[in-house]
Amino acid sequence: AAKKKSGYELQTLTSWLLRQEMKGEIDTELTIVMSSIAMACKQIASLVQRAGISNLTGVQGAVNIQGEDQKKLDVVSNEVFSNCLRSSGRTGIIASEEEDVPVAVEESYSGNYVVVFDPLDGSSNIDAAVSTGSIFGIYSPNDECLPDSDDTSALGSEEERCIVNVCQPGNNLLAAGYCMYSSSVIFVLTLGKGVFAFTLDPMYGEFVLTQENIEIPKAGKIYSFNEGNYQMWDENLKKYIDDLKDPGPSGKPYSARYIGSLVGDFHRTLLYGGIYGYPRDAKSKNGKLRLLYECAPMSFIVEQAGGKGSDGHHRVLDIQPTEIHQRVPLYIGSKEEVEKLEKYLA
Ligand code: P6P
Repeated sequence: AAKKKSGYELQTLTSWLLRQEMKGEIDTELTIVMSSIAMACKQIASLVQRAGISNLTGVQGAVNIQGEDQKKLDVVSNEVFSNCLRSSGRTGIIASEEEDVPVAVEESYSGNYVVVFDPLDGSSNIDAAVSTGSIFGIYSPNDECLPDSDDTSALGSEEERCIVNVCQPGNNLLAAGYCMYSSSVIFVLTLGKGVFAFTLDPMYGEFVLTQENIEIPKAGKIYSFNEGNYQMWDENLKKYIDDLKDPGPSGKPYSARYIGSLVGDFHRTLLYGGIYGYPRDAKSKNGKLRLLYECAPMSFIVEQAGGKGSDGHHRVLDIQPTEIHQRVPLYIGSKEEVEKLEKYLA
């Protein structure tokens, strides 16, 4: 008789990745890169949860290229992410929110993937223990940029080649995901065939599969904007927000939910539906969020879940980055909600 299953079919991220590799969804090299990213997220989860105890709250005393005060944990998280990727031996280039320019990784000896990441997004929330997250995207390698390339391309310095190599549209993403450090530590990823969520089981430090083929609700009456910027928004956007507050025939207006941490606001939108927006305004002509390692990876995920990611007029994944830390306005969430907003901005 067939061996009776225990009924306890536990899948860890590691076993799930190996299953995807067996099915030919990803190759060994990408499996190794994904595992190194998961390892980095587990280490950051531990650092975040013990920040107050290990004196890792507060500012580092430096300012990053974004002109933002670097928190101690920003710097440490960036080092953790970079070290895990380097030791994978399959990463050719890394581009981080915390690094001025992309870095070619000498230790790579095969695979040579390009990984873009924000090691700890929303770190201003750390001192109050509000949820934060790491965001990443993985692109296919491009030999033009790697250190041992003998290519004498007209692109000039290695740094320029790296920038060109990293600046790929989101359509080229092979994988994207985030890890949310909140009441649970949840690792969400897509390899281009659906969105999967894994919850960290602190009992033995493994991510366990908890949600498969996540689909964002087609609509949702939750909007997530920082309305403190309302006066600086374009008139048509103000009209959109005003209309959300109109109870209408149902007698129920939309609900406002804003954590001030992209990963937390996005994860709630992915599961409950609605729309998250970080608009351009009179002060920030292109909004605040970065295309390469915030907007594009999140847009890849939301599209894989049946939602939309837009800059108000264009699909985020179609945008060709022109520089590493380029900012774009972001409206992301339920398809119907994003399309409704786009009509106001047309
Ligand atoms: P504001 C955090 O600094 C961040 O990059 C995102 O995580 C978050 O959604 C946004 O900025 C919050 O910005 O201007 O509303 O505080």
